[in-house]
Amino acid sequence: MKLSALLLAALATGVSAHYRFTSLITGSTTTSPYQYVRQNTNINSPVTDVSSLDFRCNAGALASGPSTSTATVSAGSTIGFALDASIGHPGPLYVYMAKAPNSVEASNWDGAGSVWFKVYELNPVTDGGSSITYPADGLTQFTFNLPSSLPSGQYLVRVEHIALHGASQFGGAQFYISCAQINVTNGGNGNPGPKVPIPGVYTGNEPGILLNIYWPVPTTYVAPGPSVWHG
Ligand SMILES: *[C@@H]1O[C@H](CO)[C@@H](O)[C@H](O)[C@H]1NC(C)=O
Ligand SMILES: [Cu+2]
Repeated sequence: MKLSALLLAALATGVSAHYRFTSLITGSTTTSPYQYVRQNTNINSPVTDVSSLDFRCNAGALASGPSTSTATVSAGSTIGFALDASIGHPGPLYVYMAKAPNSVEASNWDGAGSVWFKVYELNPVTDGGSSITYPADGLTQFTFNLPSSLPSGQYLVRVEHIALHGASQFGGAQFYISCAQINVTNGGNGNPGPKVPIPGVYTGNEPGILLNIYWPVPTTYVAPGPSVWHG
């Protein structure tokens, strides 16, 4: 009786710890929830199947593109995401981008193909085995700079926070994902890469996705996916 009450309390805490990336930040402006971020139908659940199409922009996000606006931002400017709740699980934070084909609006694009490159990472910090800390812990928003050599055009911007508390078994890592739509102006002649497909970027067996973060304390953290393109 006492044990089940404790379990229920623990489960309730787990559920309320879920968080969603709801708003795009442009410069110093936090835009309205789902103004430029595709709304998903996965209300309070993470994605756990890295091979699922839902792994790209979350469940239901392909259908919500046309009803989502596209934000115009300059290459080299600051963008980011705000959440509906603080990041409540330990893990890394990544941002990937993909450029829509020239004749296709970002709002009508599905992001298919080997088109995604990583633009931002916030990795766990290790010190050889005595501690592991998570700079993304507790954040309610974050920002980063777009490279100024990023070519002009319309892009999907995909944020991914990987919760690692249950990652010691295959499929136990939880992915909190949203995609925003942006229109980059004043761009440059950079050649973003390496490019990967999503899904397809991860197998789920990566040392940064399938690991026990508690014991023994990891000596290093190996970021999954491609290296960051800095322009
Ligand atoms: C993107 O920006 C260009 C250049 O300002 C503009 O012509 C175009 O209409 C914009 N497209 C969208 C979808 O905002
Ligand atoms: Cu959770």
